[in-house]
Amino acid sequence: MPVRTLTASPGAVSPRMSHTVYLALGSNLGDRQGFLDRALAELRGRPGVRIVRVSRAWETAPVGGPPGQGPYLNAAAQVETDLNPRELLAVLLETEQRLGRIRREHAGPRTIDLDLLLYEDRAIDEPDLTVPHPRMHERTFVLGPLAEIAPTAVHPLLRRTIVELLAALAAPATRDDQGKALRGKRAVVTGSSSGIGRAIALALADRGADVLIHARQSREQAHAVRDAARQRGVRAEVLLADLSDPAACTRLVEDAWQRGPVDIWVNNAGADILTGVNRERSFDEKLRALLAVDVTATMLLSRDAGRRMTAAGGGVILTVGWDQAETGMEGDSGQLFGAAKAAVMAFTRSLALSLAPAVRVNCLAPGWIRTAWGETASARWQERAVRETPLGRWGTPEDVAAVACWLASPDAGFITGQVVRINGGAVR
Ligand code: PH2
Ligand code: MG
Ligand code: MG
Repeated sequence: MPVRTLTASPGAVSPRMSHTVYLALGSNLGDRQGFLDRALAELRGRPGVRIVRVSRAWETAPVGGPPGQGPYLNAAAQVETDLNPRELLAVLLETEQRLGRIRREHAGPRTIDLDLLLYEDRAIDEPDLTVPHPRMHERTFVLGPLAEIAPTAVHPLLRRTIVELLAALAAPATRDDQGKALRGKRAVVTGSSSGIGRAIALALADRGADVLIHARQSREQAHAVRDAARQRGVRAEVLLADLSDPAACTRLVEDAWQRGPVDIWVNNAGADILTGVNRERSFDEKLRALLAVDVTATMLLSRDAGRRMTAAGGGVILTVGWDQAETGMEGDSGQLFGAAKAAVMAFTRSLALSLAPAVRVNCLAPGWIRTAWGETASARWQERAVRETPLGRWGTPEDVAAVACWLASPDAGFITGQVVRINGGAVR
């Protein structure tokens, strides 16, 4: 197998080597996917150009340029070529022209944009050709797709890998002028009409996030949480869905995204097996309810949300486990919650691996938290909760919510796949 091709060039016959090059592709006019496909087909047809890998197409919001532009589809491609940078640039410009690119205004909408990002580890700075691309390290729409196909490629001037540059872009926790770290983010919290979910939704709103309040059927309570969120100056809406029904899970994600892209998805909803009539149900009924809502719905919702977040370039997913799933607790509730929540905790770790690096996935594992059940539990339980908690008190829904907000924020930008115990120090 020849690794070099001999090509005639004026005056001499010089061996031409294959060079590794990365390109960015973008389109925000007409049949965007069609233009990306056609550009790649054109390049494949060029002698001396071999396309080795192509990222998925990312839908991205336009950065800069005139107002009113539609979203882009962006992709990155690895090319092996024996063309020199200038020859390759000429091929890119010609391909843009063939695909009907008209240059009217700077950063205006275009059928196709083909940019040379990296050419081996060369640094070129000429009036019409700058390599590496001078703005690539500032752009998620370039680094996101590129990180899929070349995570460990090194930017020759910045001496950072593509994944490192992408992580640096995921903004250190900047706060707006009122100290709100989640301003402009959109969050969904399942099961947020009461308890821990309510506290999480309101804490996210306190930090500036718009919130979608989900409940199964408690419309009035959900509206009260929505109104409390709105009083914090954010947008808030209510969505009702019975998450024991997989079709309703699908609809909930669809309904949430219909209103705009979601940045933070909190799977807080769980079947109630402890209070009211639910307490009297059989072990078998309780088990089915927990598996349907705590386990299956968490998995279906997270996978669907994770796919959409990945396509949009990032996001955060949280699940809710239980600290005693790891140590065990006697009785029916210990067996039931232990099995269901251990499943959620295990799922969280695997989903985090599946969705890295775009989406972070972590699990909140509460210990003794005083929610509806804790409020009315017998003196024996009150005494036990405090005795088993080294910090000497029940945890509150707000204790859990504060950790949820931290995990959702860029302050936790290097945290994924973790189960965070919020249990006042209980080790048992
Ligand atoms: N290209 C630009 C300007 N803005 N925004 C997105 N999302 N994607 C692009 O490819 C893009 C842009 C100039 O080349
Ligand atoms: Mg460009
Ligand atoms: Mg360009």
